[in-house]
Amino acid sequence: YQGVETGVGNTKYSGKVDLTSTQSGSSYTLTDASRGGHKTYDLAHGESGTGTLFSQDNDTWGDGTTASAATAAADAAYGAQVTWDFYKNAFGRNGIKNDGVGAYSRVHYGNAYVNAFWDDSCFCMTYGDGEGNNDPLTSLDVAGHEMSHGVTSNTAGLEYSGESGGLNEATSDIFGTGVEFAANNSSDVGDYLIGEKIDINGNGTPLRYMDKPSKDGGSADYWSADVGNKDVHYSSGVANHFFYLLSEGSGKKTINGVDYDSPTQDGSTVTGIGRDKALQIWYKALTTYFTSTTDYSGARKGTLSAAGDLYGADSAEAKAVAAAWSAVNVK
Ligand code: ASN
Ligand code: ZN
Ligand code: CA
Repeated sequence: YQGVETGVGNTKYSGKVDLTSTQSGSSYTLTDASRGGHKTYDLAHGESGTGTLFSQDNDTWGDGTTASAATAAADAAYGAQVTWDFYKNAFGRNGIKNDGVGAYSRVHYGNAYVNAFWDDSCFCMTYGDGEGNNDPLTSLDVAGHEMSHGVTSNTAGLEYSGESGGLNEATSDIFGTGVEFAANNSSDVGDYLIGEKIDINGNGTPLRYMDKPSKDGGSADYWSADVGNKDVHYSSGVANHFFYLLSEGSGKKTINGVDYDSPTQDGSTVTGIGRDKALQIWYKALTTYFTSTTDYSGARKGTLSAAGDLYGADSAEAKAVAAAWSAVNVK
């Protein structure tokens, strides 16, 4: 017997979830034939190759703790599933290259490695186990972030330095956040924070904040002439802030129990158009107007064109795009 199965994932970050697996005789593997054949591999602390495909004689993956090697695999496989479904449902995109072909994920990279990354050359995502091998970087927003690097590479191709690098990073934060809100899972209710579950700072604070990026101590809230000299994970702040303002508007707001307070540089009030429309505008701009060298000024133009295409050049949505960029000093 060989077939597509629905197994159980006992994840660390997303609770108990359905995981698509493949049964072959009496053995199951973490192979998702319903999403381009995405596979999840165990590097078992190695740093090269693909390690071993997760395989076992039952269809329950992980125990919700890092004691089981399959727990991080369950999170990573779930992240790949939900991200695939997000791109399909929100944009009609069929995988990273829109060709129906899945990527693969590798977990347990290195020893106490505190990062996760996308690599174009392997067409794969890789996750470290975090501090003390106890906080794998496999939360849903991080998985969505990494897989979205593959989408950016295969669309606009934003160069990973200067202002285009900040836009590349922000694109991953924006769609990673879209994935988290789309999950429809009581453990992932959705927020405008990045990495709030992986305890990367050791004190429970998130890695990044979209309502006011400078809360992380390094990210830019507003465009300035030298923003392109910052690390791409800091220059991304301008676009993350734009996306928050466009979605939710300026000022104080509580969403799913999280308090936000988003400022504007000029004291203007921005009224949000909702996250779903903001995501559509960003995706259309990324896939139609952005190029490898798009900078912040080009991003303003590209998103205005995208909003014009989707909602009309004189629409409230296009006006909100202009207002949100102006509020972050992209004029
Ligand atoms: N986790 C980081 C990222 O996706 C890795 C990196 O700096 N490239 O941006
Ligand atoms: Zn990134
Ligand atoms: Ca988040």
